[in-house]
Amino acid sequence: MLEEIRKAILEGEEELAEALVNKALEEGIPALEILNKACIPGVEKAGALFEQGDYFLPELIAAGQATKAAMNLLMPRVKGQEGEWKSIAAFVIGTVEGDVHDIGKTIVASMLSASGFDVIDLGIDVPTDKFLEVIKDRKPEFVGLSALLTSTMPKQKAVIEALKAAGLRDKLKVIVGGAPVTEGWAQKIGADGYAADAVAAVKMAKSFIS
Ligand code: B1M
Repeated sequence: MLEEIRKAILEGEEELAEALVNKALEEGIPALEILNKACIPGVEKAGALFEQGDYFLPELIAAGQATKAAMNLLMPRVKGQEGEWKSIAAFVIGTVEGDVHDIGKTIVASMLSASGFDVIDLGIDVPTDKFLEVIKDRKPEFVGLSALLTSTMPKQKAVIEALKAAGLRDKLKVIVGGAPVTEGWAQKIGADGYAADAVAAVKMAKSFIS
């Protein structure tokens, strides 16, 4: 079943992916398992084929849309698995300006929310000024900056520099993530941490609190 879902996502079969995910849920397969063992490997394989030149943009878009359709069914259940919601701290998150990738960022936001953080998800292609405006207004303990393109990684640095200029940098922790982002990059731009995935993001944020 998981292999069928992975294949449906890889082939951009949105309706089939939804039907199979519903079936898997009915059969009692945990939502998180479906996400980690079928959906993410499917969309990542699509990326690898795109990189090799075996997939073109429409196929990449279809795989992304099928993943999002599956996630719409899975994320509310992933949250449900984590128990009752209670706010630990406020966490602003978004994909930086120029970047429209939101699958990973949305997973991170959902896992944080499921783990008790009050998540303010600003979405995709978020201008630096928007991050600043919301941070000034909501005074969160954390900001998470997602970047999936090497060309948009510098926007993570731009947000940190803007926080410094506004005198806000010391008032919150900055965690960066996204496929091309590394620990070394996080250190170089002065972030407080780098999270490789959603579980690491939750773990890191909780460690800063304790
Ligand atoms: Co694009 N894309 N894409 N894409 N895309 C990549 C990123 C790419 C690596 C594909 C490739 O060539 N192999 C490549 C980037 C190359 C580079 O710069 N290094 C690429 C490219 C080139 C592009 C375009 C430029 C293509 C074009 O137009 N010619 C274009 C750019 C558009 C733009 O942003 N301006 C583009 C467009 C798209 C789609 C719209 C078609 C679609 C996005 C759909 C959507 O998001 N709604 C898409 C997709 C689907 C991908 C791949 C295949 C999959 C990304 C994904 O969702 N991964 C991707 C290849 C890949 O990464 N393997 C690719 C699954 C997701 C769960 O992982 O996002 O890494 P990820 O998130 C993880 C961690 O990184 C971490 O936790 C998440 C959960 O585990 N994390 C954080 C992420 N954000 C975090 C924030 C945190 C903490 C952790 O803060 C606390």
